[in-house]
Amino acid sequence: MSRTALPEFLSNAAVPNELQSVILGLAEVSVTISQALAKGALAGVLGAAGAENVQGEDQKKLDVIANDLIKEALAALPAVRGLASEEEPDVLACHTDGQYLVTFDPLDGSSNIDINSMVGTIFSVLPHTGSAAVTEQDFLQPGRQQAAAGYILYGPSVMLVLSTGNGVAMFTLDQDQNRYLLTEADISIPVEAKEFSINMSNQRHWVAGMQHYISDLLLGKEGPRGKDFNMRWVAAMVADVHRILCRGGLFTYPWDSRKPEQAGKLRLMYEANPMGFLVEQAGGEVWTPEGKILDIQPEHIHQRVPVILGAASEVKICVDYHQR
Ligand code: AFP
Repeated sequence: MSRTALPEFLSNAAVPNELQSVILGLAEVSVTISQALAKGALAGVLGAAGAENVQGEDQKKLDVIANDLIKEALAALPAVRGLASEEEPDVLACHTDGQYLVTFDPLDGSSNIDINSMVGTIFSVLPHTGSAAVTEQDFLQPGRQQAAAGYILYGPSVMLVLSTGNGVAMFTLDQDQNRYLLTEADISIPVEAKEFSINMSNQRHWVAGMQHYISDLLLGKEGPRGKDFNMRWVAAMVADVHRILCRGGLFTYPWDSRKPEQAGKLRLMYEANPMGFLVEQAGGEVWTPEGKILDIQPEHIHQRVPVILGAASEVKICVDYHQR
């Protein structure tokens, strides 16, 4: 069976050439990252890097390797005006006539690296609309302005999942030829959910609305929801959202009282906005308890946000529990 390769898909979809170059640059560097992940302990790349990132989290060696590889690859592309990485304190200015700003989480779910479980690279591409010299201010655009967003999931197979604002497509890496081939087009998330995804160990720290919502899900058929729900938690947003794009459900990482000064654990510009763009493009909903995530005006690049996303009807029910 002949399958459409990523470059051909982008041309057929009339994606502007400069945007194509950014997406193809990310696709290419992801192959190198996937090879480092596959070698694992044999290449000496597992374990801690011995440093903390700007988020105050311990970095893994592969966080640093993936960050450096992506930075180098993107900074070489004339279309890239500037970069912001979850692992770096400041934005990086690139080409003065580049049209796009790229934000990325080089290796989401990095606590999974040392247990040989799924991780991924998440990216968001924004148009550059600001001043000649790139500043953090230029990146502070609501997620709805994204020109493209996606992720590369390093799992049993390596997959690139992408939206340029015209639906969601999934590509699988052909490891013999190092090229991504289209394997699913027009992804659609079922409106109703049968599965939810949350780190239950934090239950006692959630707000009352989330406590009540999850308690009712756990009551199953015998409770007010009148049906049983299954639960899954991979501890890598990229893998949990991939499951939702593949077979539906609800994912949430709520605000909790352990760090009341932080709005949530997940980062707006590196995780919530790009994943939110994909989920909305697949017909799902993406909210905080107060409103739609893609409408949030960011205040700084490392901002955090509570996230409720997935099946449209279930997300609305969850938000409703918070607003009662
Ligand atoms: P990293 O970006 O530090 O790898 O964190 C991953 C993550 O932000 C997100 O991908 C997961 O959903 C979440 O953390 C898992 O958090 P818990 O360890 O609290 O379950």
